[in-house]
Amino acid sequence: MLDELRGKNGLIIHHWDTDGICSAVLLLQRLGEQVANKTPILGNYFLTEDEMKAYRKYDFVIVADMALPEDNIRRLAESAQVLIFDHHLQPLIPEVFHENPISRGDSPEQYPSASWIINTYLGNPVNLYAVLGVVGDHEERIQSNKDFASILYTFCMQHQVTFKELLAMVYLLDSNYKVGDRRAVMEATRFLLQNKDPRGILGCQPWKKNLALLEDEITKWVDASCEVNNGICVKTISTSYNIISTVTRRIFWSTKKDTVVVNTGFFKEADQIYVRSAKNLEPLIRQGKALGLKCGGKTEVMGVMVPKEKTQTFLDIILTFLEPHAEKDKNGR
Ligand SMILES: [Mn+2]
Repeated sequence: MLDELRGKNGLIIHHWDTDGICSAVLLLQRLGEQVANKTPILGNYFLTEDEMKAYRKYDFVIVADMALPEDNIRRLAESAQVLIFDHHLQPLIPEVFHENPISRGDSPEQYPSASWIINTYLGNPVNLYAVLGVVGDHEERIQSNKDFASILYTFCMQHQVTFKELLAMVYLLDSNYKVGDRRAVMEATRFLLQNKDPRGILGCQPWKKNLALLEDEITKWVDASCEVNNGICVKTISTSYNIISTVTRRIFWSTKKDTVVVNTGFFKEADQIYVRSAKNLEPLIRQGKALGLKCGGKTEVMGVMVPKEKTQTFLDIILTFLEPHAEKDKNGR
């Protein structure tokens, strides 16, 4: 399938995180470096009108590690051949080539990243990019996936690199989107194509500088005072960096209290809210979705984007949900 694209004018649209970047690198290695690569505007899981128009000039468009809306895909397919490589659960679109073992019903344990799916599809041996995508999407948790723990162990032995160093490479790659530098995300693919050695990645000065900036900003907000009511820690921050999940996690770990962080500085018309709790948050996530909010998460965490005029209302819903029942009785509610 990919071989027939060689020599054509193509574009790869990829997620901004390590898995997205590494997925693009694997495709560029196969298709040639004349192929362009773009990431959507950071935070957008869709393409804007301007992007849709600009991408009409390509013969083919490959979407990697992103479930773009079906409407975007159909419109891209009007002028280009469209291929999707992904591991997010999404309906298969019959008109386009869609390599997604998860949507076919295979186990996510076996396909933990888009980079792994692409690398398998290409018939490549295990390599740094395939592995970094997996570590990027799962971090330490991948070590409890028995099959992958042993694949990673073998890879580390053969390439004289430690798991810690793989994680360090992930943090460096992810630092680009976390500081909000979209261009750097896109250029990271080219850097990886030229610096095939882990040492080259670990020594990348601009990315190391990003990490230092992020760390300063995270510390500043973790250390800022927080309001505690009913045993719940609520903190409002204002930062353009994508650090809300890290800030929330650190506060939760240090205070051992359910934590809610509101970031008013990331989107112009919406706030980011992030919750970490000892309580199962799944009902709250369903509630947010039912209200039409963009939200996601898992048992212990929830992230949500709320139009600014609705922040207070949804915050009240969150606090009511988190309040221990005993406290509720005391307050007579
Ligand atoms: Mn991914």
